[in-house]
Amino acid sequence: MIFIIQCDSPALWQTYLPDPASITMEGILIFNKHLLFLLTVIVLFVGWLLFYTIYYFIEYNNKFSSKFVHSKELEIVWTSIPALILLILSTPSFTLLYAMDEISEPELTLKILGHQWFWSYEISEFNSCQKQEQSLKYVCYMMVLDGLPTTKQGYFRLLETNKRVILPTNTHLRLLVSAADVLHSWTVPSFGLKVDACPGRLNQVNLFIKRIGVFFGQCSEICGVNHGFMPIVIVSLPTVQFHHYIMTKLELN
Ligand SMILES: [Cu+2]
Repeated sequence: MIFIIQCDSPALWQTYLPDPASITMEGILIFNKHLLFLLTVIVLFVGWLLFYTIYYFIEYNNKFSSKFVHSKELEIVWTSIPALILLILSTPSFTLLYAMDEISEPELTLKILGHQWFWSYEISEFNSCQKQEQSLKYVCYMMVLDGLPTTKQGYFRLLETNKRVILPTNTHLRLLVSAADVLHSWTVPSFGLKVDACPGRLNQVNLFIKRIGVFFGQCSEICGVNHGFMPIVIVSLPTVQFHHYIMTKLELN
């Protein structure tokens, strides 16, 4: 269990993004790698141009002044090439953005509500069950350091909550995000998700978790003094185990 937790929690001196757990995040990571390559090429090229200009425009290095003043062709080239690069980049960027919005018949809906300063969750779609209007509710507060189990191993300061939200893997999920008081933002980097929680407004996003794990996130919209103390913890289970968990939790068997 501890091994799983350590895989998806922030590590010491971590500089790169976390391992992806959803298709969206996989797409973001691949796009990020391509972008980094392109950025490196551009930075090297611009750096070389700058160095060249500085070096050759000192009179000691260049005894004869250039007659070259301006060029219409060059202006066209250095305007259109960056524009073309941006245009090419926009295609995968917008594809990813709109892929997140697509809802393909979700099997489960998780309602997420931001409060000052905790998150509350509700899963209430168990239509196939005999008992109607059954729902699963979580109210997740951050666990202070003293509240953590005595071993403290495998637990993370400022990231643990008193209850962990349990979700199934390989299932189309719909997240409905809103807030009860002020603006919050529900963010889990491993899923590539960051959804604004606005009071009086419902934001919808889809989620498809590809593997089991314990995923951590934090509120990402300044919402008051305890903004840094309202973490998010999601546990993903195989569908069968999730089903079993729901059955026992709602005492349906
Ligand atoms: Cu906040």
